[in-house]
Amino acid sequence: MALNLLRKSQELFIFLTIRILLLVFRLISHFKASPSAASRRLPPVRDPLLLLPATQLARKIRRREVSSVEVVQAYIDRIQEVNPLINAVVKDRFAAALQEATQVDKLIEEEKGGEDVLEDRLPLLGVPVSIKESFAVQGMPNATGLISRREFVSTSDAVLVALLKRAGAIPLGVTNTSELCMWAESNNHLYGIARNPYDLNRTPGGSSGGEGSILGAAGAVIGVGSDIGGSIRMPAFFNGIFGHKTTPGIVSNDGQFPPSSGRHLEYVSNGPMCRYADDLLPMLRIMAGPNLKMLSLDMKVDLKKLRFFTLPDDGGRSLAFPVSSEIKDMQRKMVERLESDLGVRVEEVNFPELQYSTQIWMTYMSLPDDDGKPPQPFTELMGEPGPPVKPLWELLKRLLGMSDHTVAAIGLAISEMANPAAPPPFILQQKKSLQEKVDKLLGTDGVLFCPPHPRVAPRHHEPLLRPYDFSYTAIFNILGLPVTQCPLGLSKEGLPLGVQVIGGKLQDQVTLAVAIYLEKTFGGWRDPGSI
Ligand SMILES: *[C@@H]1O[C@H](CO)[C@@H](O)[C@H](O)[C@H]1NC(C)=O
Ligand SMILES: CC(=O)N[C@H]1CO[C@H](CO)[C@@H](O)[C@@H]1O
Repeated sequence: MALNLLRKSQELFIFLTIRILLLVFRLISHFKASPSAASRRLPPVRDPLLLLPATQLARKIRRREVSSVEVVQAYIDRIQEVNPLINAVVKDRFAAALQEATQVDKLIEEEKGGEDVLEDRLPLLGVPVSIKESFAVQGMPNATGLISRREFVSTSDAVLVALLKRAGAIPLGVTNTSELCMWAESNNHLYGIARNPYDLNRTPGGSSGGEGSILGAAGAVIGVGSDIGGSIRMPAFFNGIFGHKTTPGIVSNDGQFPPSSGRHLEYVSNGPMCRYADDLLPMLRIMAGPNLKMLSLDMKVDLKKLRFFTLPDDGGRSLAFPVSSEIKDMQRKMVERLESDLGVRVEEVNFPELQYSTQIWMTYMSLPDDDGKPPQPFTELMGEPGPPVKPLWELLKRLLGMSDHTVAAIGLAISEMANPAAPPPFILQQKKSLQEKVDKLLGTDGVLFCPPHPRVAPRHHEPLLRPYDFSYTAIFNILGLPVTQCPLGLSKEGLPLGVQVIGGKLQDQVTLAVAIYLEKTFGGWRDPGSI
């Protein structure tokens, strides 16, 4: 045990030293490259169409109170206004979208069955949607930030994209991610760096950071993300919007690059990201497709009958940094408000196993599948479509400014080299024990509140210095639970605060109902241009 710890701390030391050195290089090149963008601010939202939930827009379009073309054009205008500042949308399909909107308006004109028929068949008819680039959208890039895949174009739609289109939604484009969706910032050498609409000096998070950023900036109202360590929840938190990590196994994982397989299918999960809590459930209903029957989304949730728990932090002994006082204070205030509003008692809980949450995530992410096959090495994915990259060689090239890959991806490939040959039994035991406790605690009517991250959106590249802060989201991937990330107003500096709302397995309706309450009580999304 002691030896293992020693080895681990040596690894950590080397890992961090490399990262610090690289950070210095990155910062120098960063400040040389973009001196001005940072001081500018986002313009406020002027068009009232941009301030309606997708479900309300759909109703207005069905009732011909507004045309789909008008709505789509309003979002195109907003994207054109904000995207030069935030670099969130990396490829648009504006012309095709406007054509589709024209078709929608014609269809509604000719529809004889009335509004109800349209609502049943096409609940999102005429409403624009944004999609994370790692999901296939026909005719859009299929690169996930890899320069070597620059020319790859998706030849079909991912299942969940097809489901949204079939419900009448109109994709406006695809959004930025981290290289291969494996880092806490959305930066890569193909599309450049995405910025946070609340402060352009800061990251929108990753890997669904382009989604988070364009939604936070009101350049989209609904979007789609994927999450294997926090990739929906972290950007939702940093950009002040809602994001739902569905119970795994519900929303299709088909049509993504990199593809998920083996054990990862138990931890990865896709879900809606949006500005208004009311849109979460209707979107999930569509995205779940045939698996909808596994959920109880129609069940009416009585908040007063739920059992509530709050976890202020992981005990402060994990590899993540301590949770900032403003995040803790806000969660405490939220708990007090909930207790007085609903007349419930929120019990504080702690789990000593959480001090190992980073190691639990890393261990389970590298477990072989049932046939003994290990997950595809990251170096292979980085080399796509060619041979695997050599991480130390790429590191050298990066130091000379000659690598196609980001520091984060190279760091991940290097840390993969340090993976132990066999999973440490102690860590497996910690996970088992934590899973039993949390499953028992939550049951079908329990709700757990937990900070999404130790701090508000950090400055660009700073996550390289704190690579384990994602543990607060990642542990719930390994536990396989549904989580809704909800905004809770703004910090002193005007950056979004928020909380993770965790439910029992398959109890997505519970966390979604709490999200609606939190939006009503704490105001939900705020326009970053009007702060
Ligand atoms: C995207 O690229 C991957 C890997 O190169 C390929 O297997 C997949 O079929 C492509 N997706 C689409 C929809 O074209
Ligand atoms: C800032 C930046 O690098 N933006 C790029 C985003 O991606 C598009 C599409 O590849 C480029 O045209 C932009 O220059």
